Amino acid sequence: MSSSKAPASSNKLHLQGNIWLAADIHLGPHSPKTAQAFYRFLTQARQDADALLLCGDIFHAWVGSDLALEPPNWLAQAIHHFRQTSQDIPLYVMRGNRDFLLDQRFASYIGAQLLPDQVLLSTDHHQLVLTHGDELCTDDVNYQRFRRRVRAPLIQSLFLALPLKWRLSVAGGLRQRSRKQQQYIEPSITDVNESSCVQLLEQHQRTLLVHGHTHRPALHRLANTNKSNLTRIVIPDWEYDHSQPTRGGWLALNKNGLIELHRHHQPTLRLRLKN
Ligand SMILES: [Mn+2]
Repeated sequence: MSSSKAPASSNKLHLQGNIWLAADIHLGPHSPKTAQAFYRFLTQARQDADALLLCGDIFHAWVGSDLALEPPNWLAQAIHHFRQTSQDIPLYVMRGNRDFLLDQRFASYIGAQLLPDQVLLSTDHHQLVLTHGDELCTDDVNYQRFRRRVRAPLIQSLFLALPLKWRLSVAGGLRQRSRKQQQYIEPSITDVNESSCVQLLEQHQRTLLVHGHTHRPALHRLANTNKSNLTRIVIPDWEYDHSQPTRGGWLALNKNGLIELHRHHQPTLRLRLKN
């Protein structure tokens, strides 16, 4: 249990049917209402989606898969609901900036497949780049430095070799610091950098980018130099415990070609892209 296993080496994923994507649920001991709302969503996904992708920051913090051996109550519930989901539809999980230590061991435990940090997803109608989104916040130089450090395999192995109790208290300390400083773990302040998004799309020769992380759900057209139409879709975050109005939602890439961005308490945004 001392090293995080790498996700699947291929970053290409092809899925058919109605594909649902959610992100930034931030499950943890302090968000029981968010968890309940999200578990209702999972029930709906099991009925209406052909596959579900959870695109990072599924957990508010993740200190290692050994937490699942004797899970606290909130995690036991989450495991139960994820397992039920993966019995009915394929479930994919991606790491975010809060749960970047998620590994295939835990993913397998809940019947899911761990995705790499950037996925080239093709569906019946869409070809897109999917990523959590924090690496696109390139204007936040301090965060990118922090990100490089905590993603270094050696640092991760050292951290995971610490006793679970220590790791939990480190995570608690980071959370307190972030509340004070409003940075690193509370990155919703910084939005993605548009040129970084364009660059990523051009690198993969795709015209549609989907990410979460910024808590700014929207459909955007991106300006680029070579006249192609680039689109960026931001998946909503979930917050039912500490925010009024509450937030939540998901992105549906439907098999009929229609893209729907569902936002709780706000109108659904719809978009049809030309192939
Ligand atoms: Mn995030």
